[in-house]
Amino acid sequence: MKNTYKVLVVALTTSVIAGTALAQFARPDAAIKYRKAAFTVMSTHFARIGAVAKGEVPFNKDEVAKNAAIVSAMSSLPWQAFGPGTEGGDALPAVWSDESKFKSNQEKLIAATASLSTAANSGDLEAVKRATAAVGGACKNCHDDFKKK
Ligand code: ASC
Repeated sequence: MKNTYKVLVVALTTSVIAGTALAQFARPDAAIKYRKAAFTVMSTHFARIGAVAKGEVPFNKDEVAKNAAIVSAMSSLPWQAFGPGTEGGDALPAVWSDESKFKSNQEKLIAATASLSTAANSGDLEAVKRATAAVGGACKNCHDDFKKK
């Protein structure tokens, strides 16, 4: 009984520590895969808006609004997958050593993508172009300091 209790305490403590470190992810590679997938979906839909902003694709308000809604929804997802113990992938060590700057970059991206969605819903192409440039700037700012080249 005594040993059973000890085993239970060790198992519970271990799972609490692992749970804190990796949030909902079972393993570090699952977290890395998740964040890359979120960035891939985000950049795919952002590129479709970028093509419109550059005049390569005709402006269709509904299409841009749909893509912007996806970009905005995706923008809040990757960050939960940068927990302790998930170093690697394309991430530079600064993600974990300069957490406050990384966090402020996340917030800027989330705000910029919300503005892009607002611009897209307004149907004003010039506003979409400005908001697209702002989102691109937020992507680049963060890549400069936190993503491997
Ligand atoms: C994109 C994309 C990025 C950003 C970045 C902006 O379309 O996939 O990562 O824009 O290139 O500088």
